[in-house]
Amino acid sequence: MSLHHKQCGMALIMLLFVMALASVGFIFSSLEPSTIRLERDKKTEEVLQQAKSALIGWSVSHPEYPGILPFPDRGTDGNYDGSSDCVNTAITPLAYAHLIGKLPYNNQTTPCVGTVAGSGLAMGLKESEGEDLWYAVSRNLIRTTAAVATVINPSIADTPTYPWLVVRDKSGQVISSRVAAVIIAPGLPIGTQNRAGGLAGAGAYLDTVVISGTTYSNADYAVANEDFILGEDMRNVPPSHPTYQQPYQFNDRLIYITIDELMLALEKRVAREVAAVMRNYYLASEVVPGNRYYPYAAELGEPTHLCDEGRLTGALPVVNAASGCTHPNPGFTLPNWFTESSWQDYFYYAVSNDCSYATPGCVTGGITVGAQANVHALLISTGAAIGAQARPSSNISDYLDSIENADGDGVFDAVGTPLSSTYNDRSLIVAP
Ligand SMILES: [Ca+2]
Ligand SMILES: [Ca+2]
Ligand SMILES: [Ca+2]
Ligand SMILES: [Ca+2]
Repeated sequence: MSLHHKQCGMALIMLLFVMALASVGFIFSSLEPSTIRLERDKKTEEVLQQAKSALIGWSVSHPEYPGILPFPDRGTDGNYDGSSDCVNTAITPLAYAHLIGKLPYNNQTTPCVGTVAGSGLAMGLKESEGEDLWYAVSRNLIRTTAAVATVINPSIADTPTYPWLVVRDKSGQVISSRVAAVIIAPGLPIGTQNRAGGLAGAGAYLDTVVISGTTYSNADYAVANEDFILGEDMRNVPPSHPTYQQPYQFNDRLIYITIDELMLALEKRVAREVAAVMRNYYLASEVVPGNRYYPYAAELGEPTHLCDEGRLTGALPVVNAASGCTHPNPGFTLPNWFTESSWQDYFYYAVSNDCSYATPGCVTGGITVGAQANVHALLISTGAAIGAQARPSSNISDYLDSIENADGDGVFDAVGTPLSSTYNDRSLIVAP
């Protein structure tokens, strides 16, 4: 082969190599944006999920007012500093605009909470575009001053003081009308949105669209059951789309918390707290273990929840547990929020005969909970009234939902029995 042919061959190889590189580069450059987009979307989804978990955790574990949610951090007070901007309604009338803003992660402001409950979510979550998360909360779950009670118990899910928030799908159809809070990742500015100056309001972040002639906006909050929309991302909407009015500009990502999700977690916390109070009562009842006892129950439907001598099953005896019974009262001390929100109306209580004042010491334990026998004491979180159940009532079937739970004997459904639309009893074994 001549030198010329060799050079030609080398040149051809080089050309092929360069072409191959170019095509690889082309593949990368065409893949990259969608890969980055997917990664960013995934990160934003994760951040929203984290924010939801943190908010539920914050609410449920609140030391003074379990179940409340914080006010947002609004810019109208002159800053977005991450603090929950409480509105003291003794001074400023509450406006629904007070209930939408950035998700607070620092302390709550007084006087909405007392002195010990100042901690925030303790995390400054940002979506994948680097923006703070936004947040809107139902009027039912905010506390305006420490002095004004916010009653939060299972009944508020179905019979709230104000209707719950609403979340719609990308067609405008209602997904849920039982929404306690929404958290929104606002995305980059679109259309005429201008976030300059650092104090821009919801309209500079949250989007408004027209679907089949109806306007939906995430940026306004004017009524108790304000609606928010899980709209279609504008990247997926071609200019020719028949139902979305052009220009279609929407890049919010939204996650929401229903009152049912929140209440489920809250009931668990409350039940654990009552069980701990019960166990402390038992330990304090007598120095000698063989002489220890749980309090007698109160009569179901009896408004004062006074301890009833000799009663082994019924309501929780919360008000001065011994005053209706002959046994001494070593102290049945429930937190203020418990009675403030009437949680005593949402528990059924059973004590084994051999754990009572007349027959103390829990030698065997005579209650059966599912497969677990020899239980000393049991709490059942009764949930809200279902169907035809009427409360207050002296009838056990107005509280407990299965034949096994409501037949008045010492045998009850297992802990963790699945909940349904006709069954919301949840057992918690106090001991052992
Ligand atoms: Ca602020
Ligand atoms: Ca947006
Ligand atoms: Ca029930
Ligand atoms: Ca039974």
